[in-house]
Amino acid sequence: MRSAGLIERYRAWLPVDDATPVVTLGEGSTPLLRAPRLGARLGVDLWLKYEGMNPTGSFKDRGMTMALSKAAQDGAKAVICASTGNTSASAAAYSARAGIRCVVVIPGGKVALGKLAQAQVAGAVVVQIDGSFDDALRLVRIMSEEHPITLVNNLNPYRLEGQKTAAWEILDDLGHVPEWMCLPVGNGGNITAYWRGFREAHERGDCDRLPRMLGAQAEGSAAMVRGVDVERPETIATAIRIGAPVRREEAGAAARDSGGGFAAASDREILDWFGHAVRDEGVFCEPSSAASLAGLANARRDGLVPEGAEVVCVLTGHGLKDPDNAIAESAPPVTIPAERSALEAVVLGDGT
Ligand code: AN7
Repeated sequence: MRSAGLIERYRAWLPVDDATPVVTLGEGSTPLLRAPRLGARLGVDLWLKYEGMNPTGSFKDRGMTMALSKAAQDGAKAVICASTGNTSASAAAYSARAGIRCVVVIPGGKVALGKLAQAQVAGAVVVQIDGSFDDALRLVRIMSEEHPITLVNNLNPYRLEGQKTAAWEILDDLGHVPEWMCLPVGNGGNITAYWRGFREAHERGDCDRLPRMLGAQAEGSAAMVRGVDVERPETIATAIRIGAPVRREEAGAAARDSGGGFAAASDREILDWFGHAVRDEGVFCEPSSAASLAGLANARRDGLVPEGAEVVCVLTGHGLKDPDNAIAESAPPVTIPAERSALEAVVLGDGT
């Protein structure tokens, strides 16, 4: 069913009708992978929801298929968003698919290379500002209020409606509700969407309990952990370099009402877990996604998550999004002359 996309898979429970032109790139139905080695390192029974496998390489596609389908149904001529990168890549692709003009506003110099390439090549108008994501969002909100341009940030209600489907996929694949869900938090949209998804499934009788929700943040932009906005957010995890979470109230309620919480991790910890994920399990995610693993490690250390708990960690974006950090965190290739003996020396282990 993957090629049909998530609107067809979950049509009965989404706000679409027969007249909605479905704008899809085959998003959703991403792998849920058991992660035994990484789990042993964390002391939990670990599963990874590999959202980097969506069409543009991040979970944003789940919300964007809904947002652009509804924008097309409403006759929108243009959409706009602020973005730390993944939203812009997704909006650009789904707008191209819908034949709708797309404008993205990004914090100058703070968007990972792969994401910038995606937005540029898909023909979006890419606007860099000398400011943060929070500044960009303030500007695009004004544009969408004053002009006939549809906002596709997660303030757009259809975004979270699409994103909540990930919770239902986990239920389908696991066969039950995990004890803990752990995911990186920037604006708090995704944790809000998962919590909504699980609650709706519970109301339908599809599950008999709810997971505890753990939100992970980078120390330099840990607005939920601190309980106050961060004036100048700074982290290597640029996707979650957000100081004023738009969904603060709902994200806080998800953590509180579920009996979960929030945890912070330093940039060094985030990069270490980014490395563990791919070296232990072969799962290549972007550093911001690895914040969920680093946050989980710290929540284990602090006793919030008990040993042996069943945890699903959401890896929100693909590793190819951020080649600069990947290369900086790895050994360079071995360089040799184009000769058999030189290669043999490396292969047999005495040449490195
Ligand atoms: C990989 O693209 O906000 O808590 O503008 O790209 O719902 O904000 C990205 C967010 C986690 C945080 N992981 O999700 C954007 C943007 C990745 C992300 C988040 C983002 P929210």
